[in-house]
Amino acid sequence: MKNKILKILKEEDKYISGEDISKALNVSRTAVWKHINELRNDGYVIQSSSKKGYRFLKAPDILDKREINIPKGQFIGSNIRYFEEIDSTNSYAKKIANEGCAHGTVVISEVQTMGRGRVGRQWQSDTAEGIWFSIVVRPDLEPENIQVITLAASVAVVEAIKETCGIICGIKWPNDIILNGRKLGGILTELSAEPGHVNYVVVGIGLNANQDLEHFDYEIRQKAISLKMYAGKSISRANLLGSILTRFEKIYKSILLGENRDIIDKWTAYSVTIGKEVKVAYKDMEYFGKALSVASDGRLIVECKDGVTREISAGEIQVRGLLGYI
Ligand code: BT5
Repeated sequence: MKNKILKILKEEDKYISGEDISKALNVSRTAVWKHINELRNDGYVIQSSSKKGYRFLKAPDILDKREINIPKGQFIGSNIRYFEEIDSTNSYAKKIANEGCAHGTVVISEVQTMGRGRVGRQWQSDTAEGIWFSIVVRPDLEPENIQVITLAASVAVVEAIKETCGIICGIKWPNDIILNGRKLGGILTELSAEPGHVNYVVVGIGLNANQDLEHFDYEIRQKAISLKMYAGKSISRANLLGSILTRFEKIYKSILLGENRDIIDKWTAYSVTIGKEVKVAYKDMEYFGKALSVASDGRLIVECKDGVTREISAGEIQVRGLLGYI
């Protein structure tokens, strides 16, 4: 009921009387008043006037599903699991994926106590100022072709940031979102597969939104950035998340249709890697060379100094001159 009242208030966008709400929902005016107070306790700002009724003013800065707008019929985000705190949205997403959760389920947490990066690295996400979430998909693809999903997610993120915040970011292969030469976000894609068959893919996305520099641990202060630090003002996390989910669904559908080239072209347009001198650390080897392009399966093609052109699908890549890596 509370959420139905919220929906009416938001749609009305001007004063609506308690009586009109009670008629529309077939409940007493006292019940309306009680639910409005509950919404206020949730952080919603709702004006009231004895003559005119109630008016919605402002939503709290939470990533609750009531605040995340996605088009009707969209499967990514149609099922949202929301937490105020969790160890890692990726770990939880894997657990519920193993238990058979719906394709397109999204796990969101305001805070993570054990956010993970790749290869056992930590992801700092101990404040509700960022956007930490994981998407479960069950693509009908060969396991070796899922790398393009990470590229697709980074394109969705960069385009959503452009749309909702007017800020242009870059992508460092394969999973870093870069702003002003610093790391704004990262993507951790985890896969459960058997030969020839993908059970599920969890795409975990972490984005620094409204943190100030002091929020970051000392060790990453030199290389991390948030959208607020760049823009000088807070951004709406819920708007940005809604836009990412909406864009990701579109791009994901095009992957299933085999339209990888389009995604790779978009990815290349945002890339800070292509054309740069790179250092590729792979297993115990290090190669220096120039990043030429990305193949349609998402592998990075590097022309190495030893004259061999290699396709890189795993490992660590460092871009010369960026983030003080070299
Ligand atoms: C990543 O790993 O960039 C992937 C991060 C994915 C995080 C999301 S949040 C939701 C979901 N649930 C999870 O548990 N994880 C995913 P990697 O490329 O390995 O980068 C990790 C490195 O980035 C660390 O070693 C730090 O140097 C740096 N780092 C850690 N936290 C950061 C932050 N908040 N902002 C910028 N850099 C950070």
